[in-house]
Amino acid sequence: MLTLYGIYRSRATRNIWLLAELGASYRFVPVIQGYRLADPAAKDAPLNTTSPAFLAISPAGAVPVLDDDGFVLSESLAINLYLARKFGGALAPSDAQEDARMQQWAFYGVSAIEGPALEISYAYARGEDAAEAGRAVIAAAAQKLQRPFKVLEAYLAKSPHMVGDRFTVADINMAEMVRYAQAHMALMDAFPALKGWLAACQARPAFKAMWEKRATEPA
Ligand SMILES: N[C@@H](CCC(=O)N[C@@H](CS)C(=O)NCC(=O)O)C(=O)O
Repeated sequence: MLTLYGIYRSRATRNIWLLAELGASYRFVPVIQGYRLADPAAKDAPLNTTSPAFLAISPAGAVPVLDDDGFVLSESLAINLYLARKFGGALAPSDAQEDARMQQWAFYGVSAIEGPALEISYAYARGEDAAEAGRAVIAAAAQKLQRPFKVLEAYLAKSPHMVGDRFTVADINMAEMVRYAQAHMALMDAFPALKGWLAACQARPAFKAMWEKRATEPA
């Protein structure tokens, strides 16, 4: 039995999206980030990342976490690579080289893209683009993304997918990291192949279903 701990407004979205693509059945246990609660230690607080019951499952105190019949795994990208391999099929690596390439893109995304892209996401979500200081934060983050986005742009101008000739878990992992920068429209417009690939990923029914559900969760 698969259990996913997390919340839609977290990196769990990439796992929820993949699980839907795989047609996998699983139990979803809502766990909210402790910092989003006024008093995460309150007796009536919902299960959160600082709850002793959750820390017993994952000492790192962060979502998402997967439990596959007692095999507990954290790190959203590792969870997705594991799930893809476990279920197999077109979303999974077909050989060791594809496997390595999927890991390469995941490590590149998390080391070069996710951090600055998240800075952009948070700044827009908080309305900070309305003030000069916020715009400076956004511009600095966009500057950090120039180099990795050029890499992706050159790659995606030649290939419609991150790995192989089909949509795979590598597309989901990268799309969910690039998404955090999406609110910066001028940045995305500067990278048309990347923007087109992201739009194609997000046109998939499994992404749309996840996104609609996410919108029902309080911000
Ligand atoms: N690298 C980790 C990051 C996990 C992470 O930071 N999760 C956030 C939500 S997206 C969280 O649970 N934060 C709670 C906290 O930091 O207290 C992953 O990809 O799973």
